[in-house]
Amino acid sequence: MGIMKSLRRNLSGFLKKLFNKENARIGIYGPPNAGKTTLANRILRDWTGDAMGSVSNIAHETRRARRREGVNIRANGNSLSLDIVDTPGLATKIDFHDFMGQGMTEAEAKRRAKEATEGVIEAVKWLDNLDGVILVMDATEDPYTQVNVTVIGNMEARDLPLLIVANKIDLPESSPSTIREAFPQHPMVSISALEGKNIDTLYEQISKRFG
Ligand SMILES: Nc1nc2c(ncn2[C@@H]2O[C@H](COP(=O)(O)OP(=O)(O)OP(=O)(O)O)[C@@H](O)[C@H]2O)c(=O)[nH]1
Ligand SMILES: [Mg+2]
Repeated sequence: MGIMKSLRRNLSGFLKKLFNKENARIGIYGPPNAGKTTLANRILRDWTGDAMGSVSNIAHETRRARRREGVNIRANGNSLSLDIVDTPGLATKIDFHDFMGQGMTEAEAKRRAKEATEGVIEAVKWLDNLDGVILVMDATEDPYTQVNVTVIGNMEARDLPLLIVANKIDLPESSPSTIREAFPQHPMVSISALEGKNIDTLYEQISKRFG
């Protein structure tokens, strides 16, 4: 390639970046029931007025990744445009008997288990298309799980920015400090996605980490 052509291409890429900055694509990951969709709904409600998806106390409510583009967040005096992806809960074992124990028929339970398994695969595939990850953990549960350790290891290997969210701090048995101690190498914010507690600190951290 000639020098002029190469210069022109570099310059046009630079200008595109400067004036037409693409949104940062941020995936919300974590185990089932951690509160990923509750958080996605809160972020969308705060900044767009919409919602992302349905929430349930039965695991694997989200079974397809959902993306909302162009969510403008303002924090620390900056404005940041994000594409937010709510992903299906990651699990190492999905057993339809668990859903039957929660009142589903065998057919419903088997369908949910199959879709949940496909959802896990879809969530993992999405990792290739992201600029950063919010990893949501339920602060009432043991954080040192295969799922959490695998997501964190994957992010570190890809050198992608990661923000850990210790969710459900409205519950008296929650222990965000256990999460911080388990993964001290990454920034963490404690919130209640349900009640909105500490959510402004989360937006500040999102702006800092992904801006
Ligand atoms: N107490 C409390 N409950 C919460 C909080 N966030 C979510 N929940 C509840 O936790 C359950 C699961 O919430 P979801 O948002 O559906 O969780 P999810 O991580 O999207 O789950 P999957 O889609 O199944 O992977 C629901 O009953 C929520 O109401 C929170 O901050 N505090
Ligand atoms: Mg969900």
